[in-house]
Amino acid sequence: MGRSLHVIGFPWEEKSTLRRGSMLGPWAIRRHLIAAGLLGGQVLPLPVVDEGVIRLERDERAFAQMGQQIDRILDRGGIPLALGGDHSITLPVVRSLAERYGPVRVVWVDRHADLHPDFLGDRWSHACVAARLLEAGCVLSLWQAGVQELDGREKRLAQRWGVAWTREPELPPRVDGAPLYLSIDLDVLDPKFAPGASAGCRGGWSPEELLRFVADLSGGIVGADVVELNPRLDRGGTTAKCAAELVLVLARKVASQWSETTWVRPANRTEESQRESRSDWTQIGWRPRHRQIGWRAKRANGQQRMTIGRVP
Ligand SMILES: [Mn+2]
Repeated sequence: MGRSLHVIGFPWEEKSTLRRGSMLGPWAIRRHLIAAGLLGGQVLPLPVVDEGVIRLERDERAFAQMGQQIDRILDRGGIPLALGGDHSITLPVVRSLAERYGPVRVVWVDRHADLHPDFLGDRWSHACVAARLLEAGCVLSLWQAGVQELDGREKRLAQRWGVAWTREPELPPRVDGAPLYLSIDLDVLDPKFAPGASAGCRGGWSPEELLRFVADLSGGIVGADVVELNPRLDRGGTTAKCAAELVLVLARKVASQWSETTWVRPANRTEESQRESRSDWTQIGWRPRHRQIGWRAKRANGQQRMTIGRVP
Protein backbone atom coordinates (compact mmCIF):
# COMPACT_ATOMS: atom_id res chain seq x y z
CA MET A 1 0.00 0.00 0.00
CA GLY A 2 1.31 3.42 -0.86
CA ARG A 3 1.85 5.84 1.96
CA SER A 4 -0.02 9.09 2.30
CA LEU A 5 -0.03 11.98 4.69
CA HIS A 6 -3.41 13.02 6.08
CA VAL A 7 -3.73 16.57 7.37
CA ILE A 8 -6.67 16.75 9.76
CA GLY A 9 -7.92 19.68 11.85
CA PHE A 10 -9.30 19.19 15.36
CA PRO A 11 -11.00 22.42 16.53
CA TRP A 12 -10.89 21.59 20.23
CA GLU A 13 -10.14 23.83 23.19
CA GLU A 14 -12.24 22.39 26.00
CA LYS A 15 -9.19 21.15 27.90
CA SER A 16 -7.32 24.40 27.70
CA THR A 17 -6.92 26.39 30.90
CA LEU A 18 -5.95 29.50 28.94
CA ARG A 19 -7.67 32.18 26.84
CA ARG A 20 -10.26 30.74 24.48
CA GLY A 21 -9.38 30.64 20.81
CA SER A 22 -7.17 27.61 20.19
CA MET A 23 -10.09 25.83 18.53
CA LEU A 24 -9.64 28.29 15.66
CA GLY A 25 -6.06 27.09 15.14
CA PRO A 26 -6.69 24.54 12.37
CA TRP A 27 -8.32 27.12 10.06
CA ALA A 28 -5.54 29.64 10.62
CA ILE A 29 -2.84 27.09 9.74
CA ARG A 30 -4.78 25.69 6.78
CA ARG A 31 -5.02 29.10 5.16
CA HIS A 32 -1.24 29.18 4.84
CA LEU A 33 -1.00 25.52 3.84
CA ILE A 34 -3.41 26.12 0.98
CA ALA A 35 -1.41 29.18 -0.08
CA ALA A 36 1.79 27.12 0.02
CA GLY A 37 0.18 24.42 -2.13
CA LEU A 38 0.48 21.62 0.43
CA LEU A 39 -3.27 21.23 0.60
CA GLY A 40 -4.91 20.93 -2.75
CA GLY A 41 -1.57 21.17 -4.52
CA GLN A 42 1.23 18.85 -5.46
CA VAL A 43 4.42 19.96 -3.80
CA LEU A 44 5.56 16.61 -2.46
CA PRO A 45 6.28 13.19 -3.94
CA LEU A 46 4.08 11.83 -1.15
CA PRO A 47 0.29 12.09 -1.60
CA VAL A 48 -1.20 14.58 0.86
CA VAL A 49 -4.84 14.05 1.75
CA ASP A 50 -6.76 17.07 3.00
CA GLU A 51 -9.08 15.72 5.70
CA GLY A 52 -10.46 19.16 6.45
CA VAL A 53 -11.51 20.37 9.87
CA ILE A 54 -13.64 17.85 11.76
CA ARG A 55 -16.84 18.84 13.49
CA LEU A 56 -16.58 17.83 17.14
CA GLU A 57 -18.85 17.71 20.16
CA ARG A 58 -17.96 20.29 22.80
CA ASP A 59 -17.62 17.69 25.55
CA GLU A 60 -15.51 14.61 26.19
CA ARG A 61 -17.26 12.60 23.48
CA ALA A 62 -14.92 14.49 21.18
CA PHE A 63 -11.99 12.29 22.20
CA ALA A 64 -13.74 9.21 20.81
CA GLN A 65 -14.67 11.16 17.67
CA MET A 66 -11.08 12.20 17.09
CA GLY A 67 -9.94 8.63 17.72
CA GLN A 68 -12.38 7.32 15.09
CA GLN A 69 -11.01 9.78 12.55
CA ILE A 70 -7.46 8.65 13.24
CA ASP A 71 -8.49 4.98 13.03
CA ARG A 72 -10.04 5.66 9.65
CA ILE A 73 -6.80 7.24 8.42
CA LEU A 74 -4.77 4.31 9.74
CA ASP A 75 -7.14 1.84 8.06
CA ARG A 76 -6.08 3.43 4.79
CA GLY A 77 -2.41 3.08 5.66
CA GLY A 78 -2.10 6.84 6.19
CA ILE A 79 0.09 8.93 8.43
CA PRO A 80 -2.02 11.40 10.44
CA LEU A 81 -0.86 14.96 10.94
CA ALA A 82 -3.26 16.60 13.36
CA LEU A 83 -3.69 20.35 13.70
CA GLY A 84 -4.95 21.59 17.08
CA GLY A 85 -6.57 22.69 19.08
CA ASP A 86 -5.30 22.42 22.61
CA HIS A 87 -2.67 19.82 23.46
CA SER A 88 -5.21 17.23 24.61
CA ILE A 89 -5.88 16.32 20.95
CA THR A 90 -2.64 14.35 21.21
CA LEU A 91 -4.40 11.85 23.50
CA PRO A 92 -6.69 10.20 20.94
CA VAL A 93 -4.09 10.40 18.17
CA VAL A 94 -1.33 8.60 20.05
CA ARG A 95 -3.81 6.21 21.59
CA SER A 96 -5.02 5.08 18.16
CA LEU A 97 -1.47 4.76 16.86
CA ALA A 98 -0.42 2.67 19.85
CA GLU A 99 -3.42 0.40 19.40
CA ARG A 100 -2.34 -0.16 15.85
CA TYR A 101 1.43 -0.36 16.08
CA GLY A 102 2.18 -0.92 19.76
CA PRO A 103 3.78 1.69 22.02
CA VAL A 104 5.46 4.50 20.08
CA ARG A 105 8.56 6.59 20.66
CA VAL A 106 7.33 10.08 21.43
CA VAL A 107 9.29 13.25 20.82
CA TRP A 108 7.57 16.09 22.65
CA VAL A 109 8.49 19.67 21.80
CA ASP A 110 6.89 21.99 24.32
CA ARG A 111 7.63 24.68 26.86
CA HIS A 112 5.87 22.44 29.40
CA ALA A 113 6.21 18.78 30.23
CA ASP A 114 2.43 18.26 30.58
CA LEU A 115 3.16 15.62 33.20
CA HIS A 116 0.73 16.79 35.88
CA PRO A 117 -1.24 13.96 37.51
CA ASP A 118 -4.16 16.38 37.28
CA PHE A 119 -4.47 20.10 36.64
CA LEU A 120 -7.06 22.23 38.42
CA GLY A 121 -8.83 18.99 39.23
CA ASP A 122 -8.98 17.71 35.66
CA ARG A 123 -7.02 14.61 34.73
CA TRP A 124 -7.68 15.22 31.01
CA SER A 125 -6.43 18.81 31.01
CA HIS A 126 -3.96 19.86 28.32
CA ALA A 127 -1.39 20.00 31.12
CA CYS A 128 -1.69 16.26 31.83
CA VAL A 129 -1.46 14.74 28.36
CA ALA A 130 2.01 13.21 28.60
CA ALA A 131 1.15 11.66 31.97
CA ARG A 132 -2.03 10.02 30.62
CA LEU A 133 -0.25 8.59 27.59
CA LEU A 134 2.55 7.12 29.70
CA GLU A 135 0.09 5.51 32.11
CA ALA A 136 -1.91 4.04 29.24
CA GLY A 137 1.15 2.20 27.95
CA CYS A 138 1.06 4.08 24.66
CA VAL A 139 4.64 5.31 24.95
CA LEU A 140 7.82 3.37 24.43
CA SER A 141 10.04 6.29 25.32
CA LEU A 142 9.46 9.99 25.86
CA TRP A 143 11.92 12.70 24.90
CA GLN A 144 10.86 16.22 25.84
CA ALA A 145 12.68 19.16 24.32
CA GLY A 146 12.18 22.85 25.06
CA VAL A 147 10.80 22.25 28.54
CA GLN A 148 11.39 25.14 30.91
CA GLU A 149 10.89 23.46 34.26
CA LEU A 150 9.09 20.57 35.94
CA ASP A 151 7.34 21.01 39.26
CA GLY A 152 7.71 18.49 42.10
CA ARG A 153 4.86 16.19 41.09
CA GLU A 154 5.96 16.26 37.46
CA LYS A 155 9.53 15.41 38.43
CA ARG A 156 8.32 12.37 40.32
CA LEU A 157 6.31 11.20 37.32
CA ALA A 158 9.20 11.87 34.97
CA GLN A 159 11.48 9.80 37.15
CA ARG A 160 8.98 6.99 37.44
CA TRP A 161 8.56 6.71 33.69
CA GLY A 162 12.13 7.48 32.69
CA VAL A 163 11.24 10.65 30.81
CA ALA A 164 14.20 12.57 29.38
CA TRP A 165 13.85 16.33 29.14
CA THR A 166 15.96 19.26 28.05
CA ARG A 167 15.40 22.98 27.61
CA GLU A 168 17.56 23.15 24.50
CA PRO A 169 16.71 22.22 20.92
CA GLU A 170 18.60 19.03 21.51
CA LEU A 171 17.74 15.98 19.43
CA PRO A 172 16.95 12.64 21.02
CA PRO A 173 19.58 9.93 20.70
CA ARG A 174 19.22 8.06 17.45
CA VAL A 175 17.07 4.99 17.90
CA ASP A 176 16.46 2.71 14.99
CA GLY A 177 13.54 0.45 14.73
CA ALA A 178 10.72 2.12 16.66
CA PRO A 179 7.84 4.11 15.20
CA LEU A 180 8.09 7.77 16.07
CA TYR A 181 5.42 10.28 17.04
CA LEU A 182 6.19 13.98 17.06
CA SER A 183 4.08 16.37 19.10
CA ILE A 184 4.79 20.07 18.77
CA ASP A 185 3.30 22.63 21.12
CA LEU A 186 3.92 26.01 19.53
CA ASP A 187 4.48 27.58 22.93
CA VAL A 188 8.03 26.23 22.74
CA LEU A 189 8.67 29.33 20.62
CA ASP A 190 9.60 32.61 22.24
CA PRO A 191 6.52 34.91 22.26
CA LYS A 192 8.47 37.59 20.41
CA PHE A 193 8.37 35.28 17.38
CA ALA A 194 5.11 33.51 18.13
CA PRO A 195 2.67 35.67 20.09
CA GLY A 196 -0.18 33.38 19.08
CA ALA A 197 0.94 30.38 21.11
CA SER A 198 -1.21 30.43 24.20
CA ALA A 199 1.40 29.75 26.88
CA GLY A 200 4.72 30.90 25.47
CA CYS A 201 7.24 32.58 27.73
CA ARG A 202 10.48 34.43 27.31
CA GLY A 203 13.59 32.43 26.59
CA GLY A 204 11.82 30.09 24.16
CA TRP A 205 13.25 28.75 20.92
CA SER A 206 13.44 30.74 17.72
CA PRO A 207 11.44 29.48 14.71
CA GLU A 208 14.73 28.58 13.03
CA GLU A 209 15.70 26.39 15.95
CA LEU A 210 12.35 24.62 15.85
CA LEU A 211 12.44 24.08 12.08
CA ARG A 212 15.99 22.74 12.27
CA PHE A 213 15.04 20.42 15.12
CA VAL A 214 12.27 18.88 13.03
CA ALA A 215 14.37 18.70 9.89
CA ASP A 216 17.21 16.94 11.72
CA LEU A 217 15.07 14.46 13.62
CA SER A 218 15.71 10.87 12.66
CA GLY A 219 13.29 7.95 12.77
CA GLY A 220 10.20 6.68 11.01
CA ILE A 221 7.38 9.10 11.74
CA VAL A 222 3.98 7.41 12.04
CA GLY A 223 2.10 10.51 13.12
CA ALA A 224 2.47 14.07 14.34
CA ASP A 225 0.60 17.05 15.65
CA VAL A 226 1.00 20.81 15.87
CA VAL A 227 -1.01 22.30 18.72
CA GLU A 228 -1.90 25.34 20.82
CA LEU A 229 -2.09 28.02 18.16
CA ASN A 230 -4.52 30.68 19.33
CA PRO A 231 -5.30 32.99 16.40
CA ARG A 232 -6.98 35.44 18.80
CA LEU A 233 -3.61 36.15 20.41
CA ASP A 234 -1.63 36.10 17.19
CA ARG A 235 -0.30 39.27 15.56
CA GLY A 236 -0.63 39.51 11.81
CA GLY A 237 -0.74 35.74 11.50
CA THR A 238 2.96 35.41 12.44
CA THR A 239 2.46 32.32 14.54
CA ALA A 240 0.04 30.70 12.11
CA LYS A 241 2.54 31.19 9.31
CA CYS A 242 5.25 29.71 11.45
CA ALA A 243 3.04 26.70 12.22
CA ALA A 244 2.38 26.21 8.51
CA GLU A 245 6.11 26.30 7.74
CA LEU A 246 6.57 23.70 10.39
CA VAL A 247 3.91 21.49 8.83
CA LEU A 248 5.68 21.83 5.48
CA VAL A 249 9.04 20.81 6.92
CA LEU A 250 7.35 17.92 8.66
CA ALA A 251 5.59 16.82 5.50
CA ARG A 252 8.85 16.92 3.55
CA LYS A 253 10.48 14.89 6.28
CA VAL A 254 7.76 12.26 6.17
CA ALA A 255 7.97 12.17 2.37
CA SER A 256 11.70 11.52 2.49
CA GLN A 257 11.39 8.83 5.16
CA TRP A 258 8.61 6.68 3.99
CA SER A 259 10.06 4.69 1.19
CA GLU A 260 10.61 1.40 2.97
CA THR A 261 10.72 1.72 6.68
CA THR A 262 10.32 -1.23 8.96
CA TRP A 263 10.89 -1.34 12.66
CA VAL A 264 11.28 -3.76 15.46
CA ARG A 265 8.72 -3.54 18.19
CA PRO A 266 9.88 -4.70 21.58
CA ALA A 267 7.45 -5.87 24.24
CA ASN A 268 6.84 -3.15 26.76
CA ARG A 269 4.96 -2.06 29.85
CA THR A 270 3.47 -4.31 32.43
CA GLU A 271 -0.02 -5.67 32.01
CA GLU A 272 -0.84 -4.13 35.34
CA SER A 273 -0.29 -0.53 34.29
CA GLN A 274 -2.38 -1.11 31.19
CA ARG A 275 -5.22 -2.65 33.12
CA GLU A 276 -5.28 0.29 35.48
CA SER A 277 -5.32 2.84 32.67
CA ARG A 278 -7.95 1.02 30.64
CA SER A 279 -10.72 1.81 33.09
CA ASP A 280 -9.34 5.33 33.33
CA TRP A 281 -9.82 6.05 29.63
CA THR A 282 -13.41 4.93 29.66
CA GLN A 283 -14.07 8.14 31.60
CA ILE A 284 -13.67 10.00 28.35
CA GLY A 285 -15.80 7.55 26.44
CA TRP A 286 -12.97 5.55 24.96
CA ARG A 287 -13.61 1.98 24.02
CA PRO A 288 -10.79 0.18 22.28
CA ARG A 289 -11.79 -0.98 18.83
CA HIS A 290 -10.37 -4.43 18.33
CA ARG A 291 -8.04 -5.22 21.13
CA GLN A 292 -6.18 -3.77 24.02
CA ILE A 293 -2.67 -2.51 23.67
CA GLY A 294 -1.41 -4.99 26.25
CA TRP A 295 -2.48 -8.04 24.33
CA ARG A 296 -0.46 -7.18 21.30
CA ALA A 297 2.59 -6.17 23.24
CA LYS A 298 2.37 -9.48 25.06
CA ARG A 299 1.95 -11.55 21.95
CA ALA A 300 4.89 -9.81 20.32
CA ASN A 301 7.03 -11.32 23.05
CA GLY A 302 10.45 -9.91 22.33
CA GLN A 303 10.92 -8.75 18.81
CA GLN A 304 8.63 -8.77 15.89
CA ARG A 305 9.45 -7.16 12.59
CA MET A 306 6.72 -5.46 10.67
CA THR A 307 5.93 -2.86 8.10
CA ILE A 308 3.59 0.05 8.58
CA GLY A 309 0.19 -0.54 7.06
CA ARG A 310 0.48 -4.29 7.22
CA VAL A 311 0.23 -5.00 10.89
CA PRO A 312 -1.01 -8.53 11.52
MN1 LIG B 1 1.71 21.31 25.88
